[in-house]
Amino acid sequence: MADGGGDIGKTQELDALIIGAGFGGLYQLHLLRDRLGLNVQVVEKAEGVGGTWWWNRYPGARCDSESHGYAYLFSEALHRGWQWSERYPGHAEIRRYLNYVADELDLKRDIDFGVEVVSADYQGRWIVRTACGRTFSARYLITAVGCLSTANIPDIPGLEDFKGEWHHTGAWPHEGVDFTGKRVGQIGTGSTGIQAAPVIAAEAEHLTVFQRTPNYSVPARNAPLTDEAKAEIKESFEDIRALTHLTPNGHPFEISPTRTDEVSDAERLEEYERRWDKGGLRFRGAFQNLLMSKEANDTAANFLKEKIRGVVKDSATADKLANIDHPYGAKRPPIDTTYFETYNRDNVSLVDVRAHPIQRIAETGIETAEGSHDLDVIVFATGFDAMTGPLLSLNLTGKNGVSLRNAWAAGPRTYLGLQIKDFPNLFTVTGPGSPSVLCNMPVCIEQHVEWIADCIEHLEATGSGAIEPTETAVEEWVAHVNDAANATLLPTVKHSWYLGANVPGKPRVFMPYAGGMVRYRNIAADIAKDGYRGFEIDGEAASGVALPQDIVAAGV
Ligand code: NA7
Repeated sequence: MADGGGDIGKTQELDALIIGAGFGGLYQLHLLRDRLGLNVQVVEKAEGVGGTWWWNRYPGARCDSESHGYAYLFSEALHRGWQWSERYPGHAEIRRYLNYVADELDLKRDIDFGVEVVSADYQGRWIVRTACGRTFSARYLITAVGCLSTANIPDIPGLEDFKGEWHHTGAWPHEGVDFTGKRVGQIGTGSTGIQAAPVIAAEAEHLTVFQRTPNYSVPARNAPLTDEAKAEIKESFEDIRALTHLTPNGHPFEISPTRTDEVSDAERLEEYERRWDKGGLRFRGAFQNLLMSKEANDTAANFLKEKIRGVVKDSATADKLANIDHPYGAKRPPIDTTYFETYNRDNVSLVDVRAHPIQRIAETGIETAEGSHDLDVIVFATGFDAMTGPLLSLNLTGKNGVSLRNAWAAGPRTYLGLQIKDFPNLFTVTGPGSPSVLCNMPVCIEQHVEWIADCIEHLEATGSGAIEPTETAVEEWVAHVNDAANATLLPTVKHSWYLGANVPGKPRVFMPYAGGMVRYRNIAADIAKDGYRGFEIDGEAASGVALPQDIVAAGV
C-alpha cells in the first residue's frame, strides 16, 4: 500500500479530515478549503478519484441515473465545461468526469491516495490512523465513504477450493477479465448482475446465472446523446438543477401526480407502454401511488411480468424469471440492456437457487441441491454490506470509548443521517437515515455536503467547539425514518438490502429515509435555521422539539 507521501510517525494537525474521494469527498474538500478557508486533507483508499466507480468496473457497469442529472449542479461553469456522451454514463466516463472536476477545482493537491483509514478515536479531536502508519488529528471528521462500497461476498463453503478464478463485481480487476472460451457462473440478479450478464454472455463460452430472487427490469434504452440533446442540456443548467430539487427522488424527471385508480385500464396500460418505450427509471414515475398501495403496484408488476414472458422464448426459463413475489420498486428496480433477451441465447442458462440452494463450491464449480455446474470463472454480483458497512469498517470510537459497532448493535441511529450521538464533530455524508440510495446520489450528496459546510461555518463563526445530536432528537428521527418507510411498500420486502437482510447477522432496520428528498431538504434546512434544533453545541441544547412537526405532518 502506498503511503500517500505523508510523514509516518508524525501526527498531521488539521481543521478537517475527509475520508473518501468520490462525489462527496471532492465537493466537501472544495467547500471547506475554498469557501471556509480551513486546513483540510482528504484520504482515499483507492489510487484515484471516483469513489464507488473506482472499484465497480465490471462488464456493463453503468449508472442508472441519466447523465445530465448525475453530476454536480452547484456550478454552471462545471456544467458547461463537461459533455456526457451517452444517456447513462459508463463507469470510465464517470471517473473521467470526477477527474475533470478535481482538476478544475485544483483538488488533488489535498488528496492522499492509497491511504486506508483503520481507526478514528474522538479525544477532544479526532485522531485518525491509517494502514500505512500515518496519524491525523482533526477538529472535524467527515466520512464520504459511500453507501455501497463494502463488498458482500457470501460465505459459501468451499470457495477456497475453487480452482478457477473468481471476482466480486465491486472489486473488479482493472485489467478486466477475459471470458473468451470460459464457462462462467454469475451469482446474483440485482442491478449489477442484470447489467453484467448480457456483456459476459456475449464473450463467454457459456454463462450460468444463479438466481435467488427474480427481479423486474425495464430497458434502459441507452444511446449516444445526439448533438441536439447535448446542446439542449448545455443550455438547461437552471432547469435541470431546479427539477432535481423538485422531485422526491432527485432525478431530472417528474413523478406523475396521477394515481393508478384515476385512469381506465386502457389508459394505464398505454402509460406503462409509453414509459417502457422511453426506458429507464422513469418507468417508476408512471403513477404517484406505485409504492404506496399493493393494488396499485400490482398493475405495474403484472405489466412487467408480461413483458418478461413476451421476451423470453423458453417458457420454463420465463416462468423462473417472472416468478417475482415482491412489489415493483420495493427492492431497488434495475434497468437493463437486453437482459431478458440474453436468456434466448444458446450459451446461457438459468439456475433457480431459491428452489435448489447453492450447497458448496467445489474445485470444479458450484454445487446446488439439484446438481453440479462446472465453471472456469465465478462472478459474485452479490451486492454490498450497504450503508452501515463502510462506516463500521472505519472502527470509529466516540466519547467515553463507545465504539460505533456497539452503539449500532441494534441498527444505525443517527440524526438526519448526518450526525451520531456521542460522536461529536463527526459528519456522515449520506449516512443511514438520510435519503441517499433512494435518490439520485449526487443530488443528496450536494445537499449533505452544503449542510455540513454551513454547520461548520456556524461553529467557526460562533467560536464553538463541538456539535452532536441529543438523544431525543435521534429517537425522534429514527422514529420518523421508520414511519416514512412504513407508509410505503418498501419494508414489506423482507429480503432487501435496504433492511440489511442480505448480510447474515446484520440487524433488520430500514436504513434510508423514504420521505423524499424535498421533504428531507426542508427539514434539514429548517433545523439549521432554527439554531441547529436537536443538536447540542458545546453541551448546550438548542431548545424545542427536534423535528418541525408541520413538515413531518404533511405526510410521506
Ligand atoms: P444487490 O441489489 O444486493 O443484488 C445482489 C444479488 O445477489 C441479489 O440478486 C441477491 O439475491 C444475490 N445474492 C446475494 N447473496 C447471495 C447468495 N448467498 N446466494 C445467491 N444469491 C445471492 O446488489 P447489486 O450490486 O446488484 O446492486 C447494488 C446497488 O448498486 C444497486 O441497487 C444500485 O443502487 C447500484 P437476493 O435478492 O438477496 O435474494
